[in-house]
Amino acid sequence: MPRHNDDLATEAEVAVAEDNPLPPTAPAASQYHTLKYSLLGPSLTKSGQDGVDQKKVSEIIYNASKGSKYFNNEEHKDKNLTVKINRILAKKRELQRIEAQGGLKQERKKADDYIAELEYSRDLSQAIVHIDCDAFYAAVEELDRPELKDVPFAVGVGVLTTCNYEARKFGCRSGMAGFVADKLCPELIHIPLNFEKYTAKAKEVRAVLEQYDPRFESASIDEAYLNITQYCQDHNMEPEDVVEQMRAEVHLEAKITISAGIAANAKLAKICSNKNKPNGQYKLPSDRASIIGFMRHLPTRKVNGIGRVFERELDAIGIKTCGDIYDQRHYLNALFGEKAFQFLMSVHLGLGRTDVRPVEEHERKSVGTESTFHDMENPEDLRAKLRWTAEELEKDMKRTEFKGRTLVLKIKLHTYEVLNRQIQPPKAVYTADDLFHYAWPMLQKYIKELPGMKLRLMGLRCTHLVSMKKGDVDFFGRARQLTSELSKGGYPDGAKVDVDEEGWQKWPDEEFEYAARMEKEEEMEELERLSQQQEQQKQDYEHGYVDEEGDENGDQPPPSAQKPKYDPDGAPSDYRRYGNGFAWRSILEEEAAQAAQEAKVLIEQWNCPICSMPQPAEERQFNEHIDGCLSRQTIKEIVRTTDDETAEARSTQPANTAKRKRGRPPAVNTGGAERRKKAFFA
Ligand code: TTP
Ligand code: MG
Repeated sequence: MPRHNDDLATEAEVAVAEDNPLPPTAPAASQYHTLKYSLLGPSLTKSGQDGVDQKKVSEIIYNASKGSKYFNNEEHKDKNLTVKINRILAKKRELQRIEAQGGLKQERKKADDYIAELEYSRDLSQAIVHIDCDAFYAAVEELDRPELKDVPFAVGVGVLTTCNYEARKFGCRSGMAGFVADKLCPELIHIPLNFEKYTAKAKEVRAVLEQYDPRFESASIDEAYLNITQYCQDHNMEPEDVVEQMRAEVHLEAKITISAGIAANAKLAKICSNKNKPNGQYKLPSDRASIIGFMRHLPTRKVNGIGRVFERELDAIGIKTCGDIYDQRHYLNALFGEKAFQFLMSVHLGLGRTDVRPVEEHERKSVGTESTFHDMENPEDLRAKLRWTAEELEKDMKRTEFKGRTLVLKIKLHTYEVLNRQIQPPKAVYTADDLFHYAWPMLQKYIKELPGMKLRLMGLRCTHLVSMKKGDVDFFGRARQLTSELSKGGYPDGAKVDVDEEGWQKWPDEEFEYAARMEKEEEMEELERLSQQQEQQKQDYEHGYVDEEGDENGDQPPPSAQKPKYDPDGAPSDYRRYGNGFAWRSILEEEAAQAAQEAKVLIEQWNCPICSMPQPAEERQFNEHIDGCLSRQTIKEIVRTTDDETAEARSTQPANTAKRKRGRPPAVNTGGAERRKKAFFA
């Protein structure tokens, strides 16, 4: 039976620990141990690394990067995290002391009640599928260059975005610096990125998925969730057979392979799609015992939403697998907060959302933008950076048509400490002027409190969103606030879990998945920037501009200093722009808006209530036409005929096909009809 990547993380950790030349109890030793583990990178658990000696990989990474800025950064981050973990451990010891004296009974009861509540809502009726393309960018490149099929190659030059399964045999993987990957596999070929090609291929895959669930959810450029319950019923087929057929069809149409997981909810399906990668599928039976059994031995890192930092924190308190969560349930709230407690309990029980719907329809909780840059200290530069960030955010707010009631400023210091500060402006904000106006005092406060602070990241985010879409106004013409802030409903069967406006149970997962994604993205960006700096430094050294330490030799600054290859003004990295789910959603939204516009131009026509002739669906033109019609009839005639004919005209308007294709409920699109009515009677 082939061994998949299930326990790679644990194996690697053990291997690194075994290799540790220092006594295991010494603090320096554990630091060495954790640093080596963290140097293994964000994609340690990527599939296709069966048989890879992670101990050797760790050694090579350690030696290849030692002394580099990347290494120093990792060391710094690792030390900070160790300090944080020591605080958590101290807190846990305190909790254990309280418990030994008969305390914490209330916490234990609260946790048990919550588990009972969650169990009450367990839904095993749906067949949810998660699909993920295999070595996606690499697979697309192979189609153009079949000669690459049997040789190890990677996509991305400074940092690997991915590599084919040949390269993975050497331990190469996403999120690894190119120079490190070259040490692992000297014959590794590097291919530059070509995002248009990947986006086009993703569309081909989506065209197939749509046949199985018209309301499928694109989670990133190469992955999606589907609910195939209806399809199975309609075709009298088993979920496994449906997925087998769908994968074959993708292969036929798009010429690439995908892997899939089938389970009772989205969280489990995602874990399962990685089980038999590449070109495989795995179904987890939809019964409670199988699910609990499956989670019991699952390493925490396998769960979407548990990133590297959270994994280490959990590990420190003795939680290595999702089964380990249960014994610590009464500590979790105090150690990590209420949300994390709820999230971890749902992970332990293998519960998750079953509502799969187009990502564009997911309720937005916030709109934000952030960028990383070289250390920035000068207050004037910081002010200018904030202004630029506000302008970037204004673009996003306009595109998504939201205003924010709360504005959050995020900064990351050169020590990697992340700080947040927020404000509730007197009115909901979205313009760059307002965003800057309210954010600047928050930044000034930091500048005062932390003299000489150096920033390497700045971000602005609006939360508590208010829609600016024309249809989203209430009876009094006020913009409607998003429901997540307001709705706290009862679950139909009486349990107290939160549900959203449409009656779907709300899960804390999204927040954790977002945080884990951001952690990974930041790591990728940092790595990208550092590997480019390293490359420049190497070139400058070869040309004699700098000495071995990177210090300048003469009066003339090196070309890299004059014209940096990486834009320090923080243009987001390509992965952030194209690869991840968050950005992917924006691409899909733009695509949907464009399709809707085209469909409107091509198809939509409004019937004139006076002459009954179809007219272009454009308000101004329509009104002009009606004015013309009116001038040819008497007022009396109009009053008599308007009501009936207007109603009839509305009922005969053709539906917007782009929206119908994505299976949206027709009620979503009624705003236009109302507005048309107003335009006529105004
Ligand atoms: P993944 O699905 O994570 O990776 P993959 O498809 O290459 O390999 P697997 O078979 O394990 O699924 O990501 C999809 C694409 O997104 C990937 O081909 C390249 C890009 N990507 C990045 O740009 N940076 C990253 O850190 C990761 C993980 C992926
Ligand atoms: Mg993939």
